Amino acid sequence: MRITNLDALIVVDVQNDFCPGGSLGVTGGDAVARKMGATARTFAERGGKVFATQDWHPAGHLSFATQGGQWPDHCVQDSHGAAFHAELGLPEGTRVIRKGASLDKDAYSGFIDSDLDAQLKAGGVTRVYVGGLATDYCVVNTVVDAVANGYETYVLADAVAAVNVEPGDGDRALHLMELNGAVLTTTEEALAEE
Ligand code: VGL
Ligand code: ZN
Repeated sequence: MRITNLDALIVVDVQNDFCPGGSLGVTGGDAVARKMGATARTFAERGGKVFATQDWHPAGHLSFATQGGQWPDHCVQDSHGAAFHAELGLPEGTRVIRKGASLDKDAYSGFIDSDLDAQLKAGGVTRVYVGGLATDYCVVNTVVDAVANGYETYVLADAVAAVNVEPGDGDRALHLMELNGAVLTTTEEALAEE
């Protein structure tokens, strides 16, 4: 597709804690980091807008097992685990969207309690491309909200990886995104200039 400044790439939560070695490490997370980084750099070179979401929890967040939540401590504000993967290499001008910063509220979607939609609308963005971590939590919720907010939404299916608490969760999430009206594509297809 021809990328213009009306296109946005949303790099979802490519943070150390969601990659191998992290507290909630997802299989294949390192490869996703390299692929999304390369995609983001090409996207920016072509004039597209790049956004990166960052799970950003205070210590004692309600989603942590110590508080009765589902997850080990992860992406604690200012920790190494919350930092973007060292090989991501986001281009200059990337806009970072932090989420999940309230102690008593979770936010899987980058659109929750953030100005992501306002920034996209202000920039006249009509198409969004989404990849990153994890398919079955933050990617699916961000994609469903993108469609609901009126964007033509493409999922970079070769640049996502799932937690898979239950086997097949990642595949079910991809199917759910399609059912909601998102289009599954690949990084190669999205960047092919034809
Ligand atoms: C995520 C679990 C907990 C994600 C965030 O980014 O997919 N998953 N917090
Ligand atoms: Zn989280």
